[in-house]
Amino acid sequence: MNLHPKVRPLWQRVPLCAGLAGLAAYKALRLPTSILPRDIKAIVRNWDFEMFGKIIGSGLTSAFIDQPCYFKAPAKIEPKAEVAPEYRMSPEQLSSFYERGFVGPFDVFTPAQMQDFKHDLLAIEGRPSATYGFTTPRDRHLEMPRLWNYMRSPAVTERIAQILGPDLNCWRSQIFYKGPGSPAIQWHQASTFMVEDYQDPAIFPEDRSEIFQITAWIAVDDSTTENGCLRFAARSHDRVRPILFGGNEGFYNAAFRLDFDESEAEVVEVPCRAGQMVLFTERCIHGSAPNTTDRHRLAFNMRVTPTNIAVYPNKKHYRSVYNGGKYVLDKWGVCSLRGEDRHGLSKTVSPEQLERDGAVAPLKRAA
Ligand SMILES: O=C(O)CCC(=O)C(=O)O
Ligand SMILES: [Fe+2]
Repeated sequence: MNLHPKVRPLWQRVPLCAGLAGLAAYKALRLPTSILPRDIKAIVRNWDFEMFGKIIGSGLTSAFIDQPCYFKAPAKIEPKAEVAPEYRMSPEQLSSFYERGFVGPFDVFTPAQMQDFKHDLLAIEGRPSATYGFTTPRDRHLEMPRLWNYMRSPAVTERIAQILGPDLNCWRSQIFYKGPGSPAIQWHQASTFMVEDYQDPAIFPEDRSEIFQITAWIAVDDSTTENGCLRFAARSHDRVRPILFGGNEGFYNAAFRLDFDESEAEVVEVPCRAGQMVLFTERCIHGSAPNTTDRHRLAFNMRVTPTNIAVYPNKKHYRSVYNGGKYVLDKWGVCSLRGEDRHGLSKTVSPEQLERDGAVAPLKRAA
C-alpha cells in the first residue's frame, strides 16, 4: 500500500481484488510462505481474514492498515503492580483509563526541570541520530542519558506498571517538536504498529484484545488548546478502524482518513503544564490540533510493553511511512525500564550503554 491510497478505476480494482482473494486462499490452505516475494509474504503472514475481507469486500476502497483488535475490558480492574503510595492511581483513575483509553495528566517533573531540559532536547533534535545515522526524533534516549533518566524515573514507571505489570521494556521514544503555526496531527490509532510500514507488526502480543502497550506522553512546554495539546476520542480504543481510500488529510508523510466520525465521538482535549504526563493506549484514537501560536510546543513520548512481548523479532530494519527513512536496527534495542526481563524475546540495549554519554558531541546550551 502506498502513502496516499486512492480509489482506483474499476478495471484495476477487479483484478487486484481477485489477486487478494487468491492470497487469502493461499493463507487458508497454509501453503509455504517462505517462497513468496517479500511484500506478498508480508501480506500472507500478517494479514488476518478480517483484513482480507475488508479490502476485498469494500472493492478496494477501504482497508485495515494495522492488525484489527477488539478491546476486552478486564473482569476486575486492579493495579497490576504494587507501587509506593505516592504513585498509586486512584480506583477512579484506573477505571477511567480502561473505560476511556487514556488517563492523566499526572505531575511527573517540575516546570523548572523541563525548562532546563528543553535546551538539550532542542539541541539534539536537529542532529543526526547516533543510532540511525540521520536526523530523526526517534529513540534519542539511546544516546541521551538525561532523557533516559527522565523516562525511567519512578513517577513515570510506577504509573505504567499499574497498567502493564512489574516488568517493563521501553521499545521506542519520540520527541514531538510542534513548530509555530504547524498543522494538526490527524486522528490516528495503532495496535501492533503494523501501521508503520504496512508490512510487519513491530510488537507481537499473545492476545491482541488485552492492553499490551502504553504510550506515556510528557509535556516539555505547557501544551494548550492554542498550541495543539493532545486530544482523544474517548472510548474509541474498543477497536481499530479501517481507513477510507481517497482521504487527503495529512499525518506526517501519509495521507489517509480513518473510518471514524468525529462528530459522533466524545472528543477530550488534555492540556498539560510542562512536566505533566498523559498515559494512553495507542489504539485510542488521538491526535493534536494545529499550533496556532508563534511558539513551538515540545514534548516527548515513550512506548512501553511488558517483557513478555517480542519487539521486532528477527527484524533487521523497517521503514517509517510517517517519519520517512529506513531505520536499521543494528544499534536499536529495547531498554529495561522496570523489573526484570525474564523472557528475553527482544534485542536489548544494556543499562551501561544507556547511562554512558552517547556518541554525540557535548551539547551546547542554546541561548
Ligand atoms: O505530540 C503529539 O502531538 C502527538 C503524539 C502522539 O500521537 C503519540 O505520542 O502517539
Ligand atoms: Fe500517536
